[in-house]
Amino acid sequence: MGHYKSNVRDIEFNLFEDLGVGEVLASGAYGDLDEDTAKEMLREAARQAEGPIAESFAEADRNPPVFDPATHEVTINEAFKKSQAQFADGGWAYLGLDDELGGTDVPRSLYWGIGEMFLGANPPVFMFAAGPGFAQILHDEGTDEQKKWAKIAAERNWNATMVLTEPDAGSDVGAGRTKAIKQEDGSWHIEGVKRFITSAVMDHMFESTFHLVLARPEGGAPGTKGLGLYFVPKHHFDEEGNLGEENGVYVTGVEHKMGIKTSTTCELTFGGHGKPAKGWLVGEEIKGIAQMFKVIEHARMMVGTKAIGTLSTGYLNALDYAKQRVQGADLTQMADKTAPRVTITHHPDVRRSLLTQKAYAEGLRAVYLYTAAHQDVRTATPVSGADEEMAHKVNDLLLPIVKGVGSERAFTLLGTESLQTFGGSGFLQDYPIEQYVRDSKIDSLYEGTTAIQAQDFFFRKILRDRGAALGHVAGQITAFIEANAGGAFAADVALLKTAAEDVQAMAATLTGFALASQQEPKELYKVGLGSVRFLMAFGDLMIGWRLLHQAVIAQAKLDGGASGADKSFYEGKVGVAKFFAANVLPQLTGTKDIIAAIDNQAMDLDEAAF
Ligand code: ST9
Ligand code: FAD
Repeated sequence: MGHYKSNVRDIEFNLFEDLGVGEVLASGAYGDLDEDTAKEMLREAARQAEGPIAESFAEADRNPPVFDPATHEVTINEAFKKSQAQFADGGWAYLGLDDELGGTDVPRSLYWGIGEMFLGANPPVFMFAAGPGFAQILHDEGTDEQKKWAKIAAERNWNATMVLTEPDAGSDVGAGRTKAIKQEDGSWHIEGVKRFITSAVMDHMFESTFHLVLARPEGGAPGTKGLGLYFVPKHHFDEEGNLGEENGVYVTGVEHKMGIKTSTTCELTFGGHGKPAKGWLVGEEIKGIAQMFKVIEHARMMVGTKAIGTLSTGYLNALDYAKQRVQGADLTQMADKTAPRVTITHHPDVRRSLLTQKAYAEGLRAVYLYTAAHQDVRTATPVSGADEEMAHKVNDLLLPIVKGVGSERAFTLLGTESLQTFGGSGFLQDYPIEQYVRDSKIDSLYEGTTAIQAQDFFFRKILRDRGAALGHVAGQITAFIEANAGGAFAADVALLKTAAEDVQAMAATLTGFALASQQEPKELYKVGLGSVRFLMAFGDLMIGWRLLHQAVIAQAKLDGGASGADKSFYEGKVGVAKFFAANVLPQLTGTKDIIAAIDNQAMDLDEAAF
């Protein structure tokens, strides 16, 4: 058995008992796809993820990519390449793409449920396989000719990269200096050095690669709005896709990293080696940042789901260990030195830790799948009554929660709780947790750091949206609270109500600072000082709501006589929701008070005093 432990039961519970995806499928909204087939896809994905995909996880970590500066080539671990080939053979990279690109139409919630398992088992495999997905974006955004290129790229499973970052342009993408120089034949020459580019290598896993590159046309406007998006293939190719000579884009360095080592992070140099890097403007206008955000939105969802999938397998590994590790006596017999020794699951603090892990792993899964349900109006309307426009806005609102909260909570809990459950053994490479911790740290960094997610959430997704999506989600939470105020969960729902009011108050306070900044610009600092706390608090509210929503469903199943493994599963759902409501939600009142009391002391402090 490999390191990866999936939780298909919980993914199926989310899709078919909570979000009602089975009924949507039964209505014929996805052609012939029915619930049984969807479940078989999930189970096959779990078999693949736990087996051949997970198999190279540790070996690839211990044998990272090797860069040859003379040839600009990179060698990838052979075991990893077998996992990659297995993923490709399964055709998973085409799930959810247009028919024209060889894709299969599935609900986004099913897509991400499957994605979670591959991302938890071996994240670089999923990332290397994103080429056909990138081709979909080229197809959506490109000219008629570029749509043909996209079809070729998808059909031939070319690898792809997203190329934004430069040494002086990380969070601030608009500071990019890479140039695009127009040629008489309508193509462009790209000149510059890009940094930290994921998957820019092939080592026989792929026939070719294409890069989607942000560059500034000569004389273009400053900032992100002046950037164009360029298609830069590694090889030139003809109309049938036959490869010609190599283009002038080179891997000029590979980073040595803390984790996800096989997800090769490259310096890419465009031009400068005696050959131009030829590119083609995607579409017909300079609107690169908006086009690149089509990729970024998927990538942010991917990063959050990766983090949450890693937390889930971290928890399940810790649970397994805790059930077997015998250490110490039951707390009630601590004075009796001859008392029988028990497994550590008997110790209250281990139970606190395991329930905290379970709450965040399952709660965040519920949040990312709720978000995914809003990526497709066919599932969004039955879930929350959202029409096409509102479904889009709700997805926009929740992406920074999935990405920002998912990554922060996963990394923290993997280190402070999952690894801790193993005692000293958790520190060893004999168990996967230390690698989970290292591999998941990246999730709060790339695709926009947590600070960037928090600003995106408040300024763009709430203020600029005038609270429309927030109001829609808040309306759903209120309706749940009203419907369950008097039932079996009355006390837990009361805690949720207070949490919702606390978060509402935080939003009002931050909005007040933002409005006051029109008179006094420094008031805006207060938003910056409070925005990550607010993001995390909203994440806790979403988790508390979704867990209680699931607990109500589980209680009905228990009342209906669920037995055996189902009974334990539903009892776990009820137990974890109550634990989260009692142990986490009350903390939001403290956060509300902290946000209300924010002043500019941190900003007024002289830098020398730090
Ligand atoms: C990276 C990659 O880190 C790591 C992993 C790679 C893995 C590869 C595998 C990927 C798998 C995914 C595959 C895709 C498959 C597809 C399948 C298809 C079915 N939402 O606020 P302004 C736009 S890569 C949407 O003024 P600034 C918008 O157009 C590096 N759009 O920003 C806006 O104009 P308007 C990642 C947004 O101050 C315009 O930007 N790097 C959003 O100029 C300007 O907005 C980062 O993520 C949004 N949320 O620039 C950089 N926000 O307002 C992080 C902005 O008119 N930094 N736009 O609509 C930021 O995000 C900054 O806030 C900034 C600021 C750059 C946007
Ligand atoms: P900086 O932007 O310098 O940030 C440093 C610190 O300052 C952070 O804590 C940040 O939150 C904070 N900060 C910066 N600006 C602000 C602000 N305005 N407000 C508040 N706080 C702020 N890029 C690509 O284009 N393609 C890829 O495929 C890709 N893959 C990557 C893979 C790896 C392994 C890594 C490490 C990076 C990758 N990146 C990629 C780049 C990644 O997206 C950036 O590292 C990230 O956006 C942060 O930029 P930076 O590292 O320059 O940090």
